[in-house]
Amino acid sequence: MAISKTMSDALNKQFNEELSSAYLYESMAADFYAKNLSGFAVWMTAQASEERIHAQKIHQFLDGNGERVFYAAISEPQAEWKTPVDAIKAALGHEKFISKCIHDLVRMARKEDDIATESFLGWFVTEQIEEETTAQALIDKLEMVGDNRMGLYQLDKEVSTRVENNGG
Ligand code: OFO
Repeated sequence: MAISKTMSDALNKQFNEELSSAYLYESMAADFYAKNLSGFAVWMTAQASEERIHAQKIHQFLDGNGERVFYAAISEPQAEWKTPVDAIKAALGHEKFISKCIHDLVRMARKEDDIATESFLGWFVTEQIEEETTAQALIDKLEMVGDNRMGLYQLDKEVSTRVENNGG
């Protein structure tokens, strides 16, 4: 069964949201690099790479269903965050927004009785839970460290080991 024009347009929009997420996280990485927090920068760069993989998954799904993918303009992301915890809180807020977008897409697929798209979106539902949990855990650690420079130095080292999940 082909996907509807409404569903295709909505998935296209989500494709662009994923690319826009990558852009935001690259901007956070640039801010971390500028502040000599290279571990956090590596963590954010891995996050950005995952977003591009998410976009690619949607691209492949649309293409596999005979639908054309369109690239939209991406607005300029924020360039600076006051503290590392502010940046990660902003990332968590953004992930919550993305979770809502994914849930809206699932509702649309259900309404259209589009079982294939609903099943495809299941991966994203699970991924969002993981992404929100990971961001929250990092916020908790940053709050624990507080103003302790040595603690921040150690945490920066710890998060530098993150590699992107290729979405398999
Ligand atoms: Fe950060 O999430 Fe994509 O989907």
